[in-house]
Amino acid sequence: MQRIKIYGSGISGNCLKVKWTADLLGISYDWIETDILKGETRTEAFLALSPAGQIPVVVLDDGRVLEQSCAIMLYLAEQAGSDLIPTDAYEKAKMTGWLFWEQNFHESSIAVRRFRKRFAGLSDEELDPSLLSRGNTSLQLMEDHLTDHPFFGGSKLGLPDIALVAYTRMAGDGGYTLNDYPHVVKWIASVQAALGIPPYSEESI
Ligand SMILES: N[C@@H](CCC(=O)N[C@@H](CS)C(=O)NCC(=O)O)C(=O)O
Repeated sequence: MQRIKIYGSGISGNCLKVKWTADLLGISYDWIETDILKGETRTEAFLALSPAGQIPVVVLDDGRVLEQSCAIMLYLAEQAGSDLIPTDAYEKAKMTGWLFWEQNFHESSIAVRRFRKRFAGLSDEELDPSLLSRGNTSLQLMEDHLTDHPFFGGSKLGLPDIALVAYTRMAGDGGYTLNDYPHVVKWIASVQAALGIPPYSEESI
């Protein structure tokens, strides 16, 4: 695959997922840091590139544009001919099921609460209480899975692990207590080691 452009932000788990996948696959890219807090996804130029006004956005070497973090991860892995995409249809459906769950349930609670608490500065009283309960339900479901599975992608690191670790490791920012989920904590360390990334800390962004 030729060099691609990734419009992303270092504070965004959705963007980091794409970066880590590209790094793992050895895909070369230019990273264009895009500040959502300064409205850089809402400029006329950005909206002309991607009308949804959100990052990550990938521009392929021929100018075609891709949006949605998990779709981009799937595309990169498929183009690279990586074994991150299972050949067996059932295994592939299980993998995509985790990616859909991440977006539909996990990201929509944990990432949203983190953003509103840490970046929008809302107090706990101002936050929708369902965000905390749905985030904890997500973490408990992950804890239960990890009790007898090393990863979400099967016996080794897969795309669901990359997708899920992005906001799980940042959950403390959103007021979730990761230490209540010991298998999750251990899994985060394994995924970070496999990706060659340092542990998350508030100071790192
Ligand atoms: N489902 C999308 C979500 C993208 C998204 O929510 N992006 C956020 C950053 S994490 C954004 O661009 N927010 C700025 C805005 O909506 O104005 C994905 O996975 O790519």
